[in-house]
Amino acid sequence: MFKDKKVVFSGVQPSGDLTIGNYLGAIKNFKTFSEEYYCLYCVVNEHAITVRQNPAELRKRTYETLALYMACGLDPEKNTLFVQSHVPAHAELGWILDCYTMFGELSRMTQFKDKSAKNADNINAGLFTYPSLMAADILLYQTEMVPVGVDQKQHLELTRNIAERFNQVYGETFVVPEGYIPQTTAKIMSLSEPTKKMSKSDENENAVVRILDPKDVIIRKFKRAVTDSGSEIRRGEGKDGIMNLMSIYGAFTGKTEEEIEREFEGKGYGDFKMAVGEACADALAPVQAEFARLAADKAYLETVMEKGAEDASRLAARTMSKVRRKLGFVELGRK
Ligand code: AQP
Repeated sequence: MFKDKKVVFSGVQPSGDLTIGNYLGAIKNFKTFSEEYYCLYCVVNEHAITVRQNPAELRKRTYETLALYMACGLDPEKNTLFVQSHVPAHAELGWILDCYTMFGELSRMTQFKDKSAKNADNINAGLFTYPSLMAADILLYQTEMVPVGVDQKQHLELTRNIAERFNQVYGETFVVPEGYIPQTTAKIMSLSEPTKKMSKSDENENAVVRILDPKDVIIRKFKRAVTDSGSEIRRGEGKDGIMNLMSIYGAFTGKTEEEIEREFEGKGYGDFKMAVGEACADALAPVQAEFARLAADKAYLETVMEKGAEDASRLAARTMSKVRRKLGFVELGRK
């Protein structure tokens, strides 16, 4: 707990242009915590290098992800917005927690299995130990709540196990965090393969709607979305494509599934897809406009990064000092 407030932490990898999955599953919810909690939102660039990145692109996307956080409503005065590599304590605690994470646990992580299948020529140790670095990100700030999409649930459970294990050996050190997973938008699916998660690194551009896609592109992608051979806009078995579009439409319009089914009774998939595209593009338009304004001001983004890194480092130092003492690491300068 910092400043008498409970802590919220979450992060996004600058590993591609962010999607409406990242937006609806995570970022859109971040600002709901800003008043009640002490919120830290991080651009997790150290996680991104578990998959090969082009350095110039990574640098550019780091600025852009920070700008998007703000464009999505995160006020840097009310939230600590920062870049992971600016706070070396993440990597330090990540190493320590590697030593309290079991090989068997890491081997069971589905993200590791998926990403190693996708990057068969680069199954590096970082990809394998990614979850202990993620545990470090969270535990470093004595986080109580972590808003994430459902794909991160397994990593979050591992984080809890690591925290409990460490606390058992050394006495209370870390707060054991809870996840906050949204109900209807926890897993936005690919528009081309609706049984697969929408991912920013998907090579098929038609599968993914990006937060910064222009309106015509958004509408075209929704028009091409894979549905099924039926014609009704209803939930049901084998209707993964339609149900995915219903959750996206619901998230952008605030309508329930029942309301959506009623609205489109007697109408076809074409009408529905067009409406989803319009609703999505309209909802993203203000975010895009604000992003354009912020992204053009690199100097301002750097002042936000600096202030964020300073605040985060100060909080991280408290936890690190406790951890080092408990482990038996000699600390200099403590009289
Ligand atoms: N499709 C999704 N639906 C709902 N939530 C999602 N998230 C990601 N995809 C969806 C949530 O977005 C946050 C940031 O994700 P991340 O950058 O840490 O990485 P990820 O989960 O691996 O996301 P991607 O888009 O699939 O990235 P790549 O392609 O680089 O692996 C997390 O809270 C995540 O749950």
